[in-house]
Amino acid sequence: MPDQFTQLREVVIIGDGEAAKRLTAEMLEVGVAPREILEAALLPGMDVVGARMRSGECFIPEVLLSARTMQGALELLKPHLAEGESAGLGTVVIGTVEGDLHDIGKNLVAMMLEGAGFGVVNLGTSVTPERFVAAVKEHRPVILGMSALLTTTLPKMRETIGALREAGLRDSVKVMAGGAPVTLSYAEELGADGYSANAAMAVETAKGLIRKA
Ligand code: B1M
Repeated sequence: MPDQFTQLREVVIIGDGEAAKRLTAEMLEVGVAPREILEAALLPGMDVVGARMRSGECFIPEVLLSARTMQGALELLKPHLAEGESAGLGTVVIGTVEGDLHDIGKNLVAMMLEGAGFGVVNLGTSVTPERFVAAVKEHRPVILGMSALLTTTLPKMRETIGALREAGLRDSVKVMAGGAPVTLSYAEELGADGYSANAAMAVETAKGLIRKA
């Protein structure tokens, strides 16, 4: 019988949310440190999922299941983690740009970032440039992430970066852009600091951006 860490890692990989919650609760009950559960079981599980996603061995539905499984376990861990402890890498403010209601991919990115150790403030969908700016003022994130799925809403990314500049906040935060119609060259052209094509890459991009900061 594999130990509980291995079991929990495996159920994250296969996306069994009920088993992940049960195992996490059992481990907490017998006094395993929340940080250890996170670092020795949940994160390694998501690392495997991220690698499989990149290599094309698993696809969005499986990734969503694993991300939700991770999220469910994280909800149980959160009250036990000291303030800020689970957000060791800093805060990311993320949202889908104004006029755009697509949020599945953005939420997946948010979950993966949270699973990787960032604190995430998820502003939801149809976020105006003004709301992004207000959130940067309030939360002082290390990264502002914008998602867009519609070609018609892409210009809102540029507007948001302009609004950050006008508010004198552009140099205080790294900007990351993503979403199906966004390309690396588009992201560079609009003045973003980082781009990623999918949620697994988003974690690597975000970690790279904070190393550069
Ligand atoms: Co709509 N939709 N949709 N839609 N929809 C698309 C995007 C579309 C390509 C379908 C099509 O025509 N083939 C098309 C856009 C065409 C275009 O602009 N070129 C389209 C359209 C036209 C529309 C409407 C206008 C339809 C209408 O009403 N006539 C309308 C617009 C509503 C609005 O936003 N104002 C609309 C509505 C909807 C639903 C509400 C029904 C639903 C959204 C539900 C929801 O999100 N809660 C929906 C859906 C589901 C889709 C498709 C089918 C799937 C999108 C999705 O969730 N993909 C989509 C077609 C498609 O993409 N195949 C389509 C799965 C998701 C995991 O991937 O979002 O790409 P994705 O996220 C990836 C990466 O892009 C990246 O990582 C994610 C995970 O790997 N990523 C980031 C995303 N954000 C990131 C941020 C980052 C980094 C990476 O850093 C910050």
